[in-house]
Amino acid sequence: MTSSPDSPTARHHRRVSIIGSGKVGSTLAQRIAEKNLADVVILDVVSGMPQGIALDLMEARGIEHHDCEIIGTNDYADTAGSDVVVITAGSPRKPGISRDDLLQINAKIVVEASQKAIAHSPDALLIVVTNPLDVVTYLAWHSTNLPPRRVMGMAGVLDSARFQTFIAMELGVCVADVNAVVLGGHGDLMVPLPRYSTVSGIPITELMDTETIERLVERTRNGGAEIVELMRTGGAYFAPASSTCLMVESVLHNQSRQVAVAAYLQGEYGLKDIFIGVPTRLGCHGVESVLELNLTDAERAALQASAESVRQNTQRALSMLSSF
Ligand code: TXD
Repeated sequence: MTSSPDSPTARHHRRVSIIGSGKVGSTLAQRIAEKNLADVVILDVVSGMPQGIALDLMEARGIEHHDCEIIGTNDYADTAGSDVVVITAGSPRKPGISRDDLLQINAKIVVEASQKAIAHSPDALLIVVTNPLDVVTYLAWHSTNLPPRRVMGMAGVLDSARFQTFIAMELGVCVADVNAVVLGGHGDLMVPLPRYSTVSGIPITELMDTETIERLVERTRNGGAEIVELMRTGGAYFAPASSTCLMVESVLHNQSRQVAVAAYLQGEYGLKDIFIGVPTRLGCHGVESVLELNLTDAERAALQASAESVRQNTQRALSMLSSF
């Protein structure tokens, strides 16, 4: 039986474009396709690379039993009509490159990528993955003029997943029973919240002593660095791709998953005009709402310190923008 594009049997696939087909981008493409969520366009500056990855993923379709199309390209025109655009393009930290240099390089890449992608998909939601996460998410929003709710950064899902993993490993419980909450910027000053982290509803503060919790909090804060130290050839990409895929799924299926993302704050937690990790509900319009948790003085001070660092780097990045 054949089906015309308008017939009831035709499947109208959603489209997700991933800018940057490196480790995170290509693994995310695989996850999205294998979950049958959407057709995927992967774009990179390196010619041939996204095309090769796309062909490789297409050749797995018959075995994995999904019918999503994966297209590799170096041309933004091929991303047109995307429902979601994910930015994973960037340069990793290399010896001899300072954090400032890296900020400048990735800021330029993310601004260009966001503007070009949104020019072809003006109705898309934009999910930023590139580091420094909170800062470049702000730049992506600032340079595209999208409504703030349609722009979000992926970090809180990953940081929470890491905390969740360490709690489950420490207690020897099923990881699915653990819920962890992490606020703040994606860096050394992130704010894991033990009081709100539970095993089947029981706060971990009832299940572990303070020293053990502090050890797990520190390990969470260093979660990215621990993996870089072990791998030596690059950073984490499996859990980052899974975390981004969860966000893509929540918006494509309008699931209203309650997860931490870098969202634009307009007074919540006493913070304004900043992208930083907070609990949100994610649906088809993007960030449906930001949840304001009651914080202790110490938790609030930790969030303020993290926000101050994000704000300073955002200001530095904005002043660099004028030189692009
Ligand atoms: O929690 C988080 N947000 C993160 C962030 C978790 C993991 C990784 N995190 C950051 O994502 C990481 O620090 C990097 O900034 C990005 C991508 O990480 P990945 O591990 O995928 O890096 P790769 O493998 O180096 O891939 C980057 C790709 C590579 O193929 C480049 O050729 C491409 O980006 N690139 C570009 N594509 C399109 N357009 C431009 N201008 C461009 N520049 C580089």
